[in-house]
Amino acid sequence: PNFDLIIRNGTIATASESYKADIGIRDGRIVAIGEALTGADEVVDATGKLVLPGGIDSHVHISQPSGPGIVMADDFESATRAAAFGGNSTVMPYCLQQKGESLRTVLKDYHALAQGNCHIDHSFHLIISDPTESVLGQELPALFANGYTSFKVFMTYEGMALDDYEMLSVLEVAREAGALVQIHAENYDAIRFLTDRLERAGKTAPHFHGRSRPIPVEREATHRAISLAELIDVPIMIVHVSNREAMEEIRRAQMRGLKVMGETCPQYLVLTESDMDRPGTEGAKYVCSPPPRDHASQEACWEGLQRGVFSVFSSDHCPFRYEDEAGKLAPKGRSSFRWVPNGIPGIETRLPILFSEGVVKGRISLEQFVALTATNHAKIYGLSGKGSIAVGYDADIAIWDPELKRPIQQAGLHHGADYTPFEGIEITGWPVSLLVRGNFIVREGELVGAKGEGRYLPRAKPFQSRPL
Ligand code: DUC
Ligand code: ZN
Ligand code: ZN
Repeated sequence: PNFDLIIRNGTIATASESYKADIGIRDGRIVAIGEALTGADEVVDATGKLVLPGGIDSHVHISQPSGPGIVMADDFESATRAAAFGGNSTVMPYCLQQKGESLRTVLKDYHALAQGNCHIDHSFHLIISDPTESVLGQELPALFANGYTSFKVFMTYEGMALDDYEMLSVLEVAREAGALVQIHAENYDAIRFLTDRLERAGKTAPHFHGRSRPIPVEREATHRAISLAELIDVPIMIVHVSNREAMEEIRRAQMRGLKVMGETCPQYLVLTESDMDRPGTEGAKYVCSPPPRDHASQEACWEGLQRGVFSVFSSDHCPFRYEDEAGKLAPKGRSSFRWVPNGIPGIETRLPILFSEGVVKGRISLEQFVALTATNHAKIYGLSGKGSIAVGYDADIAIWDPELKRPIQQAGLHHGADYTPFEGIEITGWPVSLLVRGNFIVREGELVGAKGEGRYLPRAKPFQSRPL
C-alpha cells in the first residue's frame, strides 16, 4: 500500500485555508493530500468532521514545585492524557530553576519525570529564577545550542522575581543566543504592598486575590518589560495577558515596530473576578495570576486575538486539587489568599472553549483558531514539522466533531485536578480523535495510546527571536 493510513473526506483546516481532501500518512508523516487517495492499510472516514493540526500548548505547568506542602495535581502522564483528549499533540511545560540550582540539574530532573510517561510530544522551556554568573555566562548559552531555545522569567513572586538589573542581564544573554524570553509581567512590590494592606484590614478571603493585583499592577510591569526589551533590542513574549490596558501596551509597542508578542488564555475570555467571590473558600478554585478581570477585559482579550495583537492562545494549565491537604487550601492557606497557590487546570478545555466561543460564535475564523492554537506556537518557538497539515509535516492531527454539544464537566475530564473552573460552560464542537505522528492516541473518545509514546522535541532557534 501507498500509505499506512488515509483520513478520508474530512474538512482540513490550516492557518490559511480550509478545504475537503484526503490525507495520506506514512511512517508518521503526512505524505499526500489529495482527492480520492487509495491504497492504505487503514482508512478512516472523516466525513462531516474537521481535520485540524493537533493543538500545541506552549504554556503548561506539570509536576512543578509550588511551595511547601503543595503538590501539583498533574504529573506528565495525567497531564498529557488530558491534553490528548483536549485535541493536543504537543505540550511545552516548564522546568523551574529554584534558587541555587544549576540548569543542568533542573533539566535532568524534568526529563526524568517526563521520560516514558508522556502520551503526546513535549518540549521544555526553562524558568530562570537565579541568574548567576555561571547561569548567564555558561549554562544558558550551552543549553540554547542544545534545543532549549526559550525561557520564562518572572517579575513577581518571592524566590522567582527578577529585578530590572537581572531582567536586563537575562535579556542580554537571550539576544546573544537568539532565544525567546517569555515574561510574567506583574509588579512585585505593588503586590506585596497591597497584600499586606488587605491582610491588615482583615480582607483575606480568596476574592481579595484579585484586589491584591489589580490592572495597573499588570499594565505597569508590561510597560516596563517592553521598555527593558527595547533597551536591549530583543524580542519578547508577554504571557497570560488579562486585560485591555496590558494588551494596549503590547499593541502600542507593535505599532512602534518592536518585536513584542502577546499570549492570552481561556480564563481571560470566560471567567471574571466575581468567580473568586464564591462562598467560603471556594473562590480559591479560580485563583490564578494575573486574575480574571471583568467583562470589558474579556472583550479586550477577544479583540487582541482577532487583530493579531496576541499570536498565541495557551492554557497556562497549572493545576491544584481543591479537596486536598496538598492543594489549593494547603495548611497555611486557610488563613489568607496570600497562600493559595496561583493557577488553574485547563489543558483539556483550552481548545473546546476557543472553538465554541470563538469559531462557533463567529468571533474568529477557523483559520485564526488553527493559527492561535497550533501553527503560531510551532513557528514562534521553533518546532519544525509541527503545527500544520502539509506534506512533510508530522501527522499530528485532531479530528473534531464540530456539532457535538456537551457542557464542560469535571466528570468528563481526564486531568488530575478534582474540579474544573470552567464547569457548566456549554460547548459546541469537541475533538473526538487525536493522532501523534500517525498513531491514534485517542480514538472516538477512548484512550488507545500507551504512555511513553510521546517524544521529547528539541527546538530550533526561533526565527522571531532575531533582534531588530
Ligand atoms: N504564572 C503562570 O504562568 N502560571 C501560573 C501562575 C503564574 O503566576
Ligand atoms: Zn506566569
Ligand atoms: Zn503559567
